[in-house]
Amino acid sequence: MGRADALFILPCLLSFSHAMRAPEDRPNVVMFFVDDLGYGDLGFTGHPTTNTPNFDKLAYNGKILTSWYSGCPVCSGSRAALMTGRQYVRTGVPGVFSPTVATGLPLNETTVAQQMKKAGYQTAMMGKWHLGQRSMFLPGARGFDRYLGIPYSDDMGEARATPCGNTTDEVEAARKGSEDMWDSYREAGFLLEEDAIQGDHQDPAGSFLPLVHQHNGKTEVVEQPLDFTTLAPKYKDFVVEFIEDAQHDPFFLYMPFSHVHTTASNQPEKQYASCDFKNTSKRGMFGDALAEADWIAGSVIDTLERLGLSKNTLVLFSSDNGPWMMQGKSGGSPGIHYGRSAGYWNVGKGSTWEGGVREPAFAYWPGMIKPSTRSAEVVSSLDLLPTLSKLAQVELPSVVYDGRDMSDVLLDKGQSKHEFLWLYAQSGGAPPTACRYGPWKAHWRTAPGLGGCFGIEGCGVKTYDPPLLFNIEEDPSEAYPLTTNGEQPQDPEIKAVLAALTAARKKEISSMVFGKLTTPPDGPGEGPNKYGVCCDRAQGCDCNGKPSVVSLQD
Ligand SMILES: [Ca+2]
Repeated sequence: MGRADALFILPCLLSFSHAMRAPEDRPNVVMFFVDDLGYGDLGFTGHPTTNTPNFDKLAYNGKILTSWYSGCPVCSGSRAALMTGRQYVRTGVPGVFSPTVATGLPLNETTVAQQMKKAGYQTAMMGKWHLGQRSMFLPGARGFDRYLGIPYSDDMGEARATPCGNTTDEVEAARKGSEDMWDSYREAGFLLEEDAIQGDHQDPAGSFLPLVHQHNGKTEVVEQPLDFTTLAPKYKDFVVEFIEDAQHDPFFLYMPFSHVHTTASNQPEKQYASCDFKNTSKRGMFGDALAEADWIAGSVIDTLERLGLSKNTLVLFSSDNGPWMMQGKSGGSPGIHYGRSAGYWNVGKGSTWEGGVREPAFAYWPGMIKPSTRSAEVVSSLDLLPTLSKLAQVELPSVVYDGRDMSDVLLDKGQSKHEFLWLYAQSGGAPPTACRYGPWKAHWRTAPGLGGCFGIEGCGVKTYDPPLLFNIEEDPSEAYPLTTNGEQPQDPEIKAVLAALTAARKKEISSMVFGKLTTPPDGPGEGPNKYGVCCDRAQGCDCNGKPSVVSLQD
């Protein structure tokens, strides 16, 4: 056989191998997970000026999931729940890890990526990890073959932003001191005691955002401080290359975007986008950033279609927590979950009001998930690991799972498997603050989230006995309570609902084992104030030049 013949036969064999795997046989999985994106931020959830054509197209051609709950109303806890299928308090992970923390997601927790590896998948991750940044805690050590991203939030250090010609927007820096941010986390109870040093930058690694790349067991800091202007094209190239390389095996691609969390105060409107997206949205910089994330997602879908992989690929979308209200218009929109009534506010990030934990979501899988459908069945980020384990045909480790397999909901074969979905919002062994139970939502404690009060009188932490109860299916903005604090209800149906919730909560509290973090021994170059990601400590972790956009105070 000549060389020309071989070149002809090879593509045929590759096409044949695609066709051999039935769509339901260990499907590829792409998980989009946007940071701090509110329920009302997308085109398909009703935002009037958002530009998210790719997310909208996938949502409309798949199943929109209107009752997807985050596992925690802030970043690290939410990701611990997503990665492990277990309540974040069970893993011991606090609400928020610092960029220089010495610990991370406990190494005895099994991640969804490790599960997929067991099933023979290739795995990659793009974006924000936030479950520990020492080498043993980074994605490369937790089941991902490849990683490119910022290992924590994009406001946990300063960055560069190469100007795009017209720099007028880049000197109109709107900012708030980063110390305010840490104070709000502390006041809301989301930091463990030992994490509270995080805002102090005793480790210079916490001053400048790194872009970290891992592949074949090798870790490198690509840039520090990274350049926000060129970040998205790098993300896009990384995920497209991974899909091309992994196309003949089942693969799991986890894409927790660094977008649209607000950045450090040295960026205009505390948001960023590349030159192709700056000043393109009617919604301002938040809209530009979201449009850029949508563009990366569009490249993924184009690649799946180009390689003939669409029918073998389940695409999921959600957000890690609700909008960060104290960031104003830079922080996103809670959509229909923004209700106000006497004495309480269903706010955003940091709160177990719907605005903090109910996320925009969809599932897309052509040929398997019915297009143009919606489901209000209760699903959760906690469900990712059990669901993907089922689809990948790999057994669950023998630990307690709070997540449930949601594949029946996605494939119209059954209902939610959550009878009581517990919502935790405090570190340190506190009980769950709220619960979703069928059409009901109960609050034992409400809080305004991270800076959600806006100085409103009477706004703050409140506790309830009996719990504050809503019919969330009829009243998604939690505006019309069915109970009154201090008064036992007379309605027989409400009494029965409260009795069921009270009994279930007792069981939840008595059976919950709160996890504890451990700090592994120091590795080479590590020690107190030397746990952060650093390109070169001799250069103060600054290898690419100081941030090019500075605040007006400087
Ligand atoms: Ca977040």
